[in-house]
Amino acid sequence: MPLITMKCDEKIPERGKHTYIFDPNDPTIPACNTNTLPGDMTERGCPFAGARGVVGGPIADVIHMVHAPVGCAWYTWGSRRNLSDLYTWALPGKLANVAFNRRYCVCTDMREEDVVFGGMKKLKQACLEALRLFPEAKGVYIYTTCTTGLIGDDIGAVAKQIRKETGKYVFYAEAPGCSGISQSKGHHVLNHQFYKQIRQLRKERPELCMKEEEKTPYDIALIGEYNMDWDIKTILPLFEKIGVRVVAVFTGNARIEDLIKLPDVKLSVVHCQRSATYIAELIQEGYEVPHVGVSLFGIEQTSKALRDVAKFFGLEDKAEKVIEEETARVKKAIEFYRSKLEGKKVAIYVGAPRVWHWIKVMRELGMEVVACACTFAHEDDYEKINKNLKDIKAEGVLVIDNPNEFEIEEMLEEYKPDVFLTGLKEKYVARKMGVATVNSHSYEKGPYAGYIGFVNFARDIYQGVCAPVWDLVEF
Ligand code: CFM
Repeated sequence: MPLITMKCDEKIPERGKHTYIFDPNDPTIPACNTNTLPGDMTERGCPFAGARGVVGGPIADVIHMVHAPVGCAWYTWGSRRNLSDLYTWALPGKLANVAFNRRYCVCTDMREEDVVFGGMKKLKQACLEALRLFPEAKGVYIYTTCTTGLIGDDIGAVAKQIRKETGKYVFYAEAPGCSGISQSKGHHVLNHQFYKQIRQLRKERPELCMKEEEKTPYDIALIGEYNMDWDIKTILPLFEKIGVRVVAVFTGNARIEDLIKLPDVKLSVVHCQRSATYIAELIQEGYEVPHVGVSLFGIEQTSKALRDVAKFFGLEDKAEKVIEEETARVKKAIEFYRSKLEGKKVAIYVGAPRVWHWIKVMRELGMEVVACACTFAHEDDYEKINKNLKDIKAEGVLVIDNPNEFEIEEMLEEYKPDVFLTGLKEKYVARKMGVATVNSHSYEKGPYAGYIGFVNFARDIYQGVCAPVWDLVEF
């Protein structure tokens, strides 16, 4: 039976349903996407974090208004490196090359009396004030939180008023922290509400849709790509080189008016298939735009992504040429890192998709995957993890759903990885135990996507694993 209970979980045996040893002949799907048990110190975020921090936050030219007590807003500030610039819309000489959406943290600062008497007036006032202070912003994106969700402020009504008074775009996502079990719920809610809102907007103002003469037969949208540490700088040129045009990225370094055109493309290419397949599916249903899922990490997967997209458009020859050129460019560097990393053990802990995105990438570096963990994976993520582990002929890999710190510690002790691909919170536990870490969410020195990004990724893993410091310290 591949399900196991870790030693540290003796007192919470239910955790045994969330933990398994991968067996290619018995590919288990653990209990997942369920409530965290009371007493289990989860590392999960909340739906608000999923909506504001992950999917909405990267949109560069709107003010992200957090309708909440100030603490909820503070924790959205600069924590995720979804980079952006302003070159397309900055006022001359002002704010140029400033990541506006990351530089400012905007909040309604809800107080006790606002909770008692309602926060709608305050929200409206805050939005109008923010738009007055930043006239170059195209609009506001409002997010509710536990506090404002629970008191039942009618955000839609306020949005309508602001739209009417200012003529600016007003979007909103109602994903209060208490509305779901992890950030994954916030991804879902924002996708659905955003889709509904752009659909309405496109009906009311057809001039915002792409005009026929602006379209090309090779237009795509990149969905679920958030421009971590400038990933899009390595990705977009690849698509351009194979002859397709990326009209919009949902939502890395995005401009709101480009996102309104999402349904005008020929194909949606979905990178993060946890946080954004929802909108790709809605666009497919509503506008008959098909979608394809891709992985843009590592040579093999990036090449497959380019092949899949090229096939849709009949651009196979061009894609093969690009793949050949790009592979040749990075081959020497990857061979060097592979020679240093061959046989080293790696544990991967990220939200969900990157765990399965990276299993094959580690094999490309000759590394052995010994453990995987996901914060908020759903069943389909575990299906992909099992498939990829099977493809690389892995066995005996420990897989943990929604791990707590004790489980991570036990995993590090028992499985002894040489490097742990993990986030800011857990890196200290690992380093204290003498295990190198690489920031798997925001990267060390990215970008990590695409061919050139893979060289950076390999370099950072190499610099972690082979740092001379490990020889000097005794554990
Ligand atoms: Fe998608 Fe992401 Fe991820 Fe994610 Fe995230 Fe992220 Fe992630 Mo951190 S959108 S699900 S909620 S690929 S912030 S860029 S790295 S946990 S695996």
